[in-house]
Amino acid sequence: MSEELINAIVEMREEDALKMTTQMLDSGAPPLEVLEACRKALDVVGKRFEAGEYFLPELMLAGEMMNQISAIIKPKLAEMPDRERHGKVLIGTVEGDIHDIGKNIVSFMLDVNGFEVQDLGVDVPPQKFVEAIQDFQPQVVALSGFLTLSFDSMKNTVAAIETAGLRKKVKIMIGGGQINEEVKVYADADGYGKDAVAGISLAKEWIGV
Ligand code: B12
Repeated sequence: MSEELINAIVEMREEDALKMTTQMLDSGAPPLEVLEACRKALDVVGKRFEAGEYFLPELMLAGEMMNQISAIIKPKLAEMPDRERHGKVLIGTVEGDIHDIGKNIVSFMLDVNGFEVQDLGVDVPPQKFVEAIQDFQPQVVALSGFLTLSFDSMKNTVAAIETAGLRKKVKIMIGGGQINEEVKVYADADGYGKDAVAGISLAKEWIGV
């Protein structure tokens, strides 16, 4: 079934993809397994885009399908236990980047795992993160980005937090498509998470849950 879902997304068969998602969940497939199938499909779409086989409309349709699939999966994820509030996490997609599907999953998963989350949205300038830290007083800041351009935005955001004298008050994690451990070092962040589950582990570890 996972393979069929992957093919439906890659082949832009929107209706089939939504139907298969519901069928998989109804027959007891773990929500995270369905998300993993979507991630694989979007990887293929991304590669085809890179190779010049797909264009912006396909990229947009894939994003749109993923948003609809997320909406179907979210209620299932919310059934997961652990609703007690552990601490605060501020999250946003960094300046210049409007990818938000991955961020929204991380944000939602943090919420259902017991964190109070403030989501600043996409294309967030460093200063907006600084102001939100002063206001919301989170223990953890989560920066999302899917473009190589975002490496610099992440670095600038961490630097702005440092300049504002807030660096020691927060732990900063980064994640998203092109992000890896090297970017963590480059941006001077405290942690990198390859997916939402890794992000939650970091937040739990840092807050001491
Ligand atoms: C869908 C998509 C779009 C959609 C986005 C819709 C939306 N609302 O987000 C649209 C069409 C808008 C788009 C636009 C563009 N895109 Co685009 N897009 C993609 C695509 C296919 C999927 C991304 C995605 O959402 N994946 C789904 C999520 C769920 O995947 P995931 O990575 O597994 O998510 C997990 C982790 O990332 C992690 N995570 C995410 N954030 C965080 C944060 C923290 C703190 C932690 C711990 C973890 C974490 O947790 C998530 C959940 O488990 C990727 C290809 C790819 N495979 O990445 C290209 C891709 C990212 N896009 C790309 C490009 C080039 C663009 C454009 C520049 C195209 C253009 N010419 O205009 C624009 C950029 C616009 C901008 N300024 O941002 C390139 C980037 C290349 C690069 N090296 O920079 C990619 C890689 C495609 C490619 N192979 O060429 N795109």
